[in-house]
Amino acid sequence: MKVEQFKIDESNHQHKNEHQRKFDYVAADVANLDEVLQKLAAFNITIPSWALGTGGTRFGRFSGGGEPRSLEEKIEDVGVIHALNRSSDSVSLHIPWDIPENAASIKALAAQVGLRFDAVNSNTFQDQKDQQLSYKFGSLHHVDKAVRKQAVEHNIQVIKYGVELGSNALSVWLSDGSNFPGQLNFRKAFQNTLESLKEIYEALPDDWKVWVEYKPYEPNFYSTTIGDWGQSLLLANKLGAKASTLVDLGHHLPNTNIEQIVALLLMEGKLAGFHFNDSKYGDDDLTVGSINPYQLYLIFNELVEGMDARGMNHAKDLGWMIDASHNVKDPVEDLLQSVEAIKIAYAQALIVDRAALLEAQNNNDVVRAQEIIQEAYRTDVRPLVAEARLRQGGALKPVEAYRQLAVREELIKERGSKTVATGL
Ligand code: RM4
Ligand code: MN
Ligand code: MN
Repeated sequence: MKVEQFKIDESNHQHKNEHQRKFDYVAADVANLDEVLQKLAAFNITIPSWALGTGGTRFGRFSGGGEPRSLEEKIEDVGVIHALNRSSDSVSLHIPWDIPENAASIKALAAQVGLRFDAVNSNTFQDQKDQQLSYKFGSLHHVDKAVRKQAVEHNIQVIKYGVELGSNALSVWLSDGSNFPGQLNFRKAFQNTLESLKEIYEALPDDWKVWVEYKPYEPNFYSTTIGDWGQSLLLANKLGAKASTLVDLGHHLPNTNIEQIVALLLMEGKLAGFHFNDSKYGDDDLTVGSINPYQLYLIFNELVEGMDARGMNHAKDLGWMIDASHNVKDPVEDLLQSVEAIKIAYAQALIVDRAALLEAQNNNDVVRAQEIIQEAYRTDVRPLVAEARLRQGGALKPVEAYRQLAVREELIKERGSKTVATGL
């Protein structure tokens, strides 16, 4: 299913006057308006191939109908998202959930709807049907060299798929860890992981990167071998310039100051990018911005400041990806909401009065600093985000347009109501 431009234009027509009024109101106070709009237009967020179906928990899975049955159909769905929001121009594949059997034709299909391929993700947290050795007790950290070798080879295979697709980063998340005290020798587990990652690193093409993700617990509940940003950074530093740390917003213990982590990783040139989602308790994989939009904004505030300090290109120099799971929502609607939340936080960060903030910080003027930070956060920047989208041919109100155009109903007609997508 393809969303046609004239239908988006029709939908925009209904909201035109209301949008103009709101846009003019906020735009009047934005000093660097053109720059903000340009940056917003250039800013895209990658859609994960594993989040286009209804996710489940270990207690059950409730399919919403019309789920993509193949990689081709997943690309079609991302095409719909991108047509509506003009901000999701790439897909991240999880292998072997999504194996590009014929890379050339998958690439061509993606290009038809304006998409390219971002980082590829390996999976050594599950056993596959025809797999020789089990990952029950870990993969890259395993006590048995043969298991480590199998996991290394899988990662190298994933790089090969990525090369065919034009991707240039491998994202590694390990569930390796232990469930009980005494189960694992922490030092050896870390060293095994490092040794395995080195072998993967050696297989990276010149222009490739490896992104090392961390997570404090789950599925292991006592220890995770790459459990926090310190452990990931240690590995990334030992590996070399092509390795850096990936921050998944759901992979922190409650109340962690993620924005501070981000600021320091960025300072070290070791921030790979993000897996965006939101979380109340743990790795909840909820819609971005649904629980704690203020934290998201504070993260973007550090990102904009830190990227500008290093002269980085906001849109291109870090990996911006969603990693979410939708148990009760239509995945496409959830992803549209997530991208919107990210762009709102980014827009807010773009309008922070940086010079005034610096001055307040240098004068230890705590009250003024807070005023400046919250001034931007409390500005309704949604019309700026919508205007940037409109100029790119997107919908003023993507979720509303998606519903008006009855996309899901159409997908259910095409695919049936009992389809199950691969993924979480
Ligand atoms: C993990 C982690 C990984 C993701 C898997 C599905 O918790 O976030 O990035 O690939 O889930
Ligand atoms: Mn993740
Ligand atoms: Mn996760």
